Amino acid sequence: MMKNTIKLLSGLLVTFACAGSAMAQSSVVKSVGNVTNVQVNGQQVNLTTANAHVQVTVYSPSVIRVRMDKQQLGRDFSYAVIAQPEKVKATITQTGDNVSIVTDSVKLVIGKKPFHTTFYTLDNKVISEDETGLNTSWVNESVTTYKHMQPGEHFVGLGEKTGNLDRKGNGYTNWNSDTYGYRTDQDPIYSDIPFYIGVHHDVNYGIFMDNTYQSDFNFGASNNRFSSFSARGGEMNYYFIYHKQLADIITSYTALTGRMKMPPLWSLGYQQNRYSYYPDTEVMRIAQTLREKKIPADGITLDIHYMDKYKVFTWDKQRFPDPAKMNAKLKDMGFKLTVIVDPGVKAEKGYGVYERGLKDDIFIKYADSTNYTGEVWPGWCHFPDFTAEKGRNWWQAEIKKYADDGISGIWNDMNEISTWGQKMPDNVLFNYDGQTASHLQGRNIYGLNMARASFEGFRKALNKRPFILTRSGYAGLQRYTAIWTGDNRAEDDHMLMGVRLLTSLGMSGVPFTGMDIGGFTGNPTVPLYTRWMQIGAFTPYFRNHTGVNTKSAEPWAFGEEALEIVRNYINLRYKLMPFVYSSFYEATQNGHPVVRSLAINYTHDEKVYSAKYQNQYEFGNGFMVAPFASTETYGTVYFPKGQWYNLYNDELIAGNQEKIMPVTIQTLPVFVKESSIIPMQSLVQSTSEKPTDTLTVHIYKGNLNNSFVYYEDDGESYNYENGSFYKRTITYDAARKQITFAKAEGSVASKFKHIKVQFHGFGNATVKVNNKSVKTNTEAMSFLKAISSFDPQGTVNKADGNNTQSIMLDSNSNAFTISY
Ligand code: MIG
Repeated sequence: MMKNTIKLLSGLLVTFACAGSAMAQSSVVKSVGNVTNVQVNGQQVNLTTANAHVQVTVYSPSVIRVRMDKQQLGRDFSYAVIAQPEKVKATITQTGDNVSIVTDSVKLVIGKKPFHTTFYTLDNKVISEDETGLNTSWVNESVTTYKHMQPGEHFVGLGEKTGNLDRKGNGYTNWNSDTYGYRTDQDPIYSDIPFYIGVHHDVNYGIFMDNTYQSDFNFGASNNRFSSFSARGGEMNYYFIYHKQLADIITSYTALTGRMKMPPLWSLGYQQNRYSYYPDTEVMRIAQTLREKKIPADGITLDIHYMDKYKVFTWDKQRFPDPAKMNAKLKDMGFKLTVIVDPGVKAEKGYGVYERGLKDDIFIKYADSTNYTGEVWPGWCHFPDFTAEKGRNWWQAEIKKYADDGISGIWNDMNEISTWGQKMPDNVLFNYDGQTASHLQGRNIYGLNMARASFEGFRKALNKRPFILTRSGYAGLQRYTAIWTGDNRAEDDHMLMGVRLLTSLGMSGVPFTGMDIGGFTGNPTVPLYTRWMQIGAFTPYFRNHTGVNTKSAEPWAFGEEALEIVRNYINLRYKLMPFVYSSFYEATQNGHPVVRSLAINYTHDEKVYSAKYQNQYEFGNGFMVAPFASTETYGTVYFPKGQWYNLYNDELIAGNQEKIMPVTIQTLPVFVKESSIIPMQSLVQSTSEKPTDTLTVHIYKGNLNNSFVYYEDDGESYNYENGSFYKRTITYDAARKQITFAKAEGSVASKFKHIKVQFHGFGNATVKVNNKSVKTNTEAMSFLKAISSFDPQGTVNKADGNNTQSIMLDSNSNAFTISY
């Protein structure tokens, strides 16, 4: 009896609870609903639905934008997107059930009952589709679009996010945060780029949600049904990008959000830093030691201790009595100086920077118009509103004085915004260029706008290319700045994760990236330091940095053998400068990154996404790097399809195989892709030193067609925008067995008089130039110097000294063709 009553009661309770949740469904989760009205306007479709307003715009044949809001769509404004829709051919038709949009590349079908999108290839394969039943909906002010999880789908990108290359099974939050010593799975960290690429069934697509509120991405985390993206306020606003090749998705994404300009050449050289070098005599000691020990280097960076009590735009007069004089000396020695700046301006009467900020009224505020005050290095501070033009202008005026001091680079730190306590209040207001935004919407683009103000201001002040570095950013940051991945740890896992952070940033439109080489917190072991520096030579921004309480981390601080090895790789980096610089040129043209996840060129090869091989990457168009933990003595390298050469001994390795090989700390496993074209120069101690007059172009025999644009300019001005460059397209035609150097373009002569073409893998093939036989020279060549006394087995010696054939040509000649 008792039992039965309980049963009955609990049955009732269950029924009650169900009814309650069913009722709640419609009011708590507000779905976009059925389409009630459709208006076609050229390339744009405006739809009204039961609960929302939707606008679908064809941006280009491959890019379609979808905007939705519960209310009428608001101001169309973006800090990320700089492109306008192209005029394109789009066929828009309607039936009672749906609207269809067809371009030359993609088809979008919008179901009307309810609003539901499906993107197809032109031969009707589904690329991406809303999850039926969920589509797009709101929970309070938070909006989410749900996409059906395709079987076997992989997800890559999303900018600076920790974790695996393949983001499947994980969720991420975009909320720029200062995360000292972060874990290898910590999220969020410093910067956010709400753009990812999905891969499945031989198709790939990109989705960029341009909304700067705190946002969430879910790639099947805690659910087996969908991938989704949401923002805690504002519109749903996303760009769908489809191309057959993943690399073209990056090109279209960077057509939307912009590309980097040519960086100053010196910024691609080796950079030495620590927190902090002071006083000036210590800076000079570092510079002199680099030169004495013949460690090529271009940059030294000053961290916060150069300032007077951490006050931005000041110098500590005791430590740096005459910065201009110090910089003049450094310049004579071939060094450029970068200084750190923080956004926090100390609220202190009599401090000119603060007084001018008050006068110009440029600080972020509470709703009652009082300036927001937060505590950071200098004490209680106000923070410039970089989302207001007057805030950016004020910063630009202040930053000028660094140009007078002879500074060449600006390092933007703490711009998440970081404040002690790490809980900036939600009710702090940002101008957001004319439409006041709360902290919830303003935070994620603060760093981007600080970097923008630094770039624009310092560029004007220097009247040449500045080097700008930032910690925080948002989509489009590549237009203004390089980025580094903040306070990592001196651990193997961090080195490898750092590689993935850079490859992920690369797929998210950012080519100029770096990490603290050697680790910021803690002290690396000798092998870890050595391996990290080797990898660093194959990253875009090559800077050694370490925290305030750590041991010295200059290349000479780890003993003689480490020094020799590290020097070898820094030397190699400098010899590769023509290749590296040309790779950056490519980034300026089509947005392709310099460090490339294998997912870019081997997208549909499942192995690429495995945890085992996810750290392998291509460096420019030519190299594949296999980074292993410094503790490994054996490693398995995955060679994707094609053929590969061991960089150090020209051994030919067939692709499509996993190969176990011994790894030693003397050499980083680096391979050259078949048909590669790799221009190099003689060793220099900095980019301000002239190499010899011969450019050596290494050609690796192969069955692939390839083309490489060799590019040069003055390395410091913007004259290249008006044609002052030298560039030459070099093409490898495998079927014809020909390598063609096209006619040089641009208005300046090459800095090299001769081109030496060095052949790898061609054996003793007879080589002809423009159909005439030429004599080749045989010589032993090596990419690394033998390590003198530390290589008893002679592994490095043996690896060196392979014979290659070469020919000499004139760099100012017209087009020529080499056949074999
Ligand atoms: O609160 O300027 O990520 O690279 O050395 C720490 C001192 C502030 C954090 C940066 C780090 C830099 C450090 N900064």
